[in-house]
Amino acid sequence: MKSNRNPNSELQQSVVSVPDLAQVPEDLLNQAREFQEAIMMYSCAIREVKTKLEVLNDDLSVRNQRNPIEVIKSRVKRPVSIVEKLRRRQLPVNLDSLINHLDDVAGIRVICSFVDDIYAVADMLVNQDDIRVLKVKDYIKNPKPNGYRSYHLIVEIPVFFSDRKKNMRVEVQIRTIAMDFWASLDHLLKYKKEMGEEATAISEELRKCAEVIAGTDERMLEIRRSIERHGGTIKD
Ligand code: 0O2
Repeated sequence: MKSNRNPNSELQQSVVSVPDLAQVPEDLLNQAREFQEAIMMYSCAIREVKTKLEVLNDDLSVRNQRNPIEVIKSRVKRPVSIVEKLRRRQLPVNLDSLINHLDDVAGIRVICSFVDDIYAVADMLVNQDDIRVLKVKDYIKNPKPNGYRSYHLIVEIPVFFSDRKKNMRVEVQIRTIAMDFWASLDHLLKYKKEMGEEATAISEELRKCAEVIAGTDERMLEIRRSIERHGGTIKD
């Protein structure tokens, strides 16, 4: 059957109207520009730290015949997560607050195969003379009660822009492949608020898995060390 509806008028209704920039208040535009500039600066800081980690990985892979780092992931925190975190901490939601109170707007996650690589990479990074360490949280030696394991560093690094140098903060999370696998599932659970009572049982199950994973990480390291003692190398 043929419809009498005019497809163009439907299309017009569904299009979101774009605001006329001339009508947007000047201070709102300035705030948007400042926010965009801050995000650009954080993503440049990520590039600086990421390059350092890539250089370390390349150097170590030539020296030791194996890559200590499997993957490097990075992100600038999404505006919605920035707002949520500021609200959760009962801080004003504005740019100053973000710059002064949030350490993880720029975030890098380094995934290593073995636990000793985590400490080796962290040491080599923090010993570079343009890196200042602001905070260290070793959730591997001191896991969270839910089983979360990871090594966290908040570092400050100078970034040279066109007309200024800024010291930028970057959060670096370093963990094994297994710890990262665990954290992804745990993160998923955090956002499934509607699970109710079942969430308690799942959290307990996850906590047990974290123990198994920690044991497996330890055993894998022992196996690698035994192979190395016999002169073997683990190549990709
Ligand atoms: P998202 O969405 O991943 O960015 P602090 O002021 O330093 O004491 P903060 O920032 O909570 O408080 O520090 P912490 O505990 O070092 O956590 C920083 C980040 O580590 C979190 O960022 C998570 O990415 C990760 N993390 C910490 N605890 C857990 C956990 O139990 N499970 C999982 N999956 N990740 C965790 P955000 O902003 O909380 O979250």
